[in-house]
Amino acid sequence: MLACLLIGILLAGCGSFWDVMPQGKEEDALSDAEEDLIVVGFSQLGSESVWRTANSESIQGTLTRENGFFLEFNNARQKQDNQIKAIRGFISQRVDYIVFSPVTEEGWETVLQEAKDAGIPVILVDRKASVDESLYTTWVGSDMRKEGENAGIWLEEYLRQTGRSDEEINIVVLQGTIGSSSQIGRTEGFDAIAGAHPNWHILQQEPADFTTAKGKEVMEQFLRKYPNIDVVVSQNDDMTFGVLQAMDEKGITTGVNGDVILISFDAVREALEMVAQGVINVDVECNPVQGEYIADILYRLENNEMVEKENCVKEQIFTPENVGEYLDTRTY
Ligand code: GZL
Repeated sequence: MLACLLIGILLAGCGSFWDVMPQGKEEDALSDAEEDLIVVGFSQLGSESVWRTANSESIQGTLTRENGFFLEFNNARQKQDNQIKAIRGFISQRVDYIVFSPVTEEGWETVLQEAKDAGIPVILVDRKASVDESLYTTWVGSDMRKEGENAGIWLEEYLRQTGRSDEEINIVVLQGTIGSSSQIGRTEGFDAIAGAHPNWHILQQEPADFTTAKGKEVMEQFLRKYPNIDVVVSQNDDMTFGVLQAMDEKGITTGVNGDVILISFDAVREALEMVAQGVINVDVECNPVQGEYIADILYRLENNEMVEKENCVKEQIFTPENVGEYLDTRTY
């Protein structure tokens, strides 16, 4: 059996262990010791950003054999179809739990009903799915609307401190993947604060998919279209890196002593160093280190303990005034 298994894996190229197992033989694949492992199918939405890499590393670094898990990890490369295929694969492999970060909120009812019918609990992580609560056990992630509000509240205070509360303020927004919880929440939160200021003018909100390349492209469009931008809101650091490339090419400065106020989200280390240099005015943290939260929930479910339907991770905002005391402790 070992020989046919090895041949199967070779023939399948880089397919995962489970892809090549003869149908119905999966249960023989784990050794006795492994029999006690909690088998988890994880569908990660992609690897589009530094944040996403840190999120994947946190999950893969926690759901280990040493910690009692057998992790089947799939990267969907930002495509919902790939996530649905992976989830169906987990169902056919009869994993103990399905964990996934939905690339966008819509379109999950059918596959999550299939998981429910198969008796496999589903845990959402990071982003949310717009489905009936009965189709998932719990969600772990960030309060994205609060993140957007925090950005708006910071801007209110910054404009007050710099004597610009009554000025006409022109704002452009680079949004993340349209329809993702992060884009929806951050947009709604910031809009809620901006709506209280008739002198704040959001000139345009444009999706840039959370990537540096698209962020640069969209910022170049904004610079061609709007000669008098006062504030750029960029819904993740990777897009912010693209914004800075576009600004630099035009000789426009940002930050504390710059021409344009720059607000970012995620707070990855590379961006926090720019906050410390005064290039980014504020970075709203979105904590990707969610592995331990997920492991804790899985242990509790294994012990038939209750878990909250929503579990928010701890976060804060970073400015040039406070970032120095945190930089050395950042793990991503
Ligand atoms: C936020 C997460 C977002 C990050 C981006 O919870 O969904 O996706 O802000 C990542 O960096 O691409």
